[in-house]
Amino acid sequence: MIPLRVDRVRAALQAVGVAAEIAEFPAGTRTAEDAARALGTTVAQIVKSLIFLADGRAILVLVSGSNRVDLGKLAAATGARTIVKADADAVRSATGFAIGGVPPVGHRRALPAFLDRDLLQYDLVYAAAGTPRAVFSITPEALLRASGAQAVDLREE
Ligand code: 5CA
Repeated sequence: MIPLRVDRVRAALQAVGVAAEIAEFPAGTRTAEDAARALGTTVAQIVKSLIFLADGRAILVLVSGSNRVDLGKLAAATGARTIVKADADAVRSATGFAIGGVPPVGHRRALPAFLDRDLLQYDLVYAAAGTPRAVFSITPEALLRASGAQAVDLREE
């Protein structure tokens, strides 16, 4: 059975004209490594959908599975003075999804979004579809449009 959380993601993609194929993997896609293994792709092509609190406000950060976010670069991109990673409760309350399945779209409310420019080099990337078992493929350009993200350099060197 496809859970409601996946339906939320599909509906959000459809609303911006993206017909995504959502795939379910019983073995699990909870982490970028799990997802890469399940899909037979590289960790770099897995999108991590991370929530940070920028001066206390939730923002969405989409980053390649092989990169870490440079908090200084994120502060510069957002103009925030303090950036902290959201804890599990804050992630759920900002997005309506639990860690391990947080998608880049379909959140409870629209979040300011930033996409790591490194993702733009791939033809296709893969993101969580609302559960720790579901992912979808999307072009980086469609992901930018669907999430309303700004593409910036966020990679920790
Ligand atoms: N489904 C996979 C691949 S798409 C996925 O959701 N990956 S993820 O990277 O976007 O989500 C896992 C991320 O959640 C980890 O990279 C980590 O940054 C974050 N995370 C894991 N546990 C916690 C925690 N207890 N508190 C805050 N963040 C956490």
